[in-house]
Amino acid sequence: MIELYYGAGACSFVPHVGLEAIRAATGEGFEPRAVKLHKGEQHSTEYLALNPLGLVPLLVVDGKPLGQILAICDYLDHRFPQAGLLPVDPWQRAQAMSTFAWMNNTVHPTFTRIFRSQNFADGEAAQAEIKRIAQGTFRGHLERIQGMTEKAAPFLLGDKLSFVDAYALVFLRWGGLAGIDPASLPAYKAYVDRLATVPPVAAAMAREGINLDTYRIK
Ligand SMILES: N[C@@H](CCC(=O)N[C@@H](CS)C(=O)NCC(=O)O)C(=O)O
Repeated sequence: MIELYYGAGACSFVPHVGLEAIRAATGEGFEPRAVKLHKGEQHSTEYLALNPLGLVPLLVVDGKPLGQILAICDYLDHRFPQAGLLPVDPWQRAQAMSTFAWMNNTVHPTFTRIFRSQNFADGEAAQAEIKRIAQGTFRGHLERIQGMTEKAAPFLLGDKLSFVDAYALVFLRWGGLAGIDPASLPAYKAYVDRLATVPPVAAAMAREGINLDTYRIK
């Protein structure tokens, strides 16, 4: 049995979409396990027993836990190659992993500085400065992703939905929360609007109860 612990709108959306694509391609289902991050459920004794890092996503395969997006998605792709979530050709796969790793180790932690600036400095002024600088950096990352979406055919890696598409959707939603108007990234927004209608993506969004409407004028 495969279980996915996820938080609504969090980075766990990436394997969530992957599991929906696997279900569509192979019929193999999974058990979704919602973790309410805003209520701190990731710090509960029960959850920490499964994942001592207190983070989502967590994949549990026949009772055995696996953390970290890149490891989870690499496992899912190797186990269910029929879903075509990453390229088979070694060079194309390495290129895909290069983009995926950058999203995970650079774009994602930049947003953490905006969303959880209290974890990076004491004092309101220092936190505000961290947030302001990270907002500019995050915008630059979104512009780089927009460049990728301009070549999407129709997905970032070509004709197949991949984990990097799901990550790109997450980042544009997060951008809205960080005060970045998606209308200021029109090619990126058009790509994400299209992506949200692709059945595995739409299914994961519906289960998480999320939409693309995160931007509010401040
Ligand atoms: N490097 C980790 C990052 C996971 C991560 O940052 N998860 C966030 C949600 S996007 C989380 O669980 N945050 C809970 C918390 O900070 O308390 C991965 O790739 O899985």
